[in-house]
Amino acid sequence: MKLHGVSLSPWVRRLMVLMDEKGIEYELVPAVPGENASAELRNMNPLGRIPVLELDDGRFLADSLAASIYLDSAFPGHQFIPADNWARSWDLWLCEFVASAIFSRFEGTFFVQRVVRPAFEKAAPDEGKISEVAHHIPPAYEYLEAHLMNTAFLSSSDLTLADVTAASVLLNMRHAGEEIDPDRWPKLADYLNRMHQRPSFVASIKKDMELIGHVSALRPT
Ligand SMILES: N[C@@H](CCC(=O)N[C@@H](CS)C(=O)NCC(=O)O)C(=O)O
Repeated sequence: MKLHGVSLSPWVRRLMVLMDEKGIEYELVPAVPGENASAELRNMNPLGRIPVLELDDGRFLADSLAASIYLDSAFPGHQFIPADNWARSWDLWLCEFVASAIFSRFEGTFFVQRVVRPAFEKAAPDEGKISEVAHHIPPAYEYLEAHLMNTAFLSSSDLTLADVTAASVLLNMRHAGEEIDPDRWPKLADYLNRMHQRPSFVASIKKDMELIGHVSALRPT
């Protein structure tokens, strides 16, 4: 299988980590999304977004949630999407929460300003744009903190797709120099450290460092 995209995208990383955790072999094929998307990427995904998962038989899945659902049921190993009806639905809600309340509301801005601009555009971050979105952080982190009060993972005592998703998106906040404040959100800070120390995340962080090591606030331990 081929995974089109770059590890810095939290949605590409979600699939990299999932495949690593399940022991699925794949080839990462670099692809730039957005306005500069190639005709090849647009042929696979008319939205010009990454990731695109290309199956060995030539079919494409151009969305990380769709691809996660496919991979989880097509391959053996740990099941990331719970079989129980309520647990599965709740896990998908947490994934949606991370996408809407974190990725869309503030992570994208932090990452573009603090990482993409200095690393790839040789431009200084516009901290004004960061100030405009920073107020979205506390309610999002408080919601996740509340769900970690009695469990090791977000939606249950076991690792699920919601954990891979949250840790993928929040890794980009670390890359942007924003650590979770352990005095305000102790469970979330501890949880993220645990998630990012998993071999699957360590491998993904190593790839990120090859691209942005010179600007990132995170150094692999
Ligand atoms: N729902 C999609 C989101 C993918 C996404 O937004 N990818 C970003 C990179 S992190 C992208 O390609 N952005 C370019 C654009 O929207 O034009 C998924 O989960 O795969």
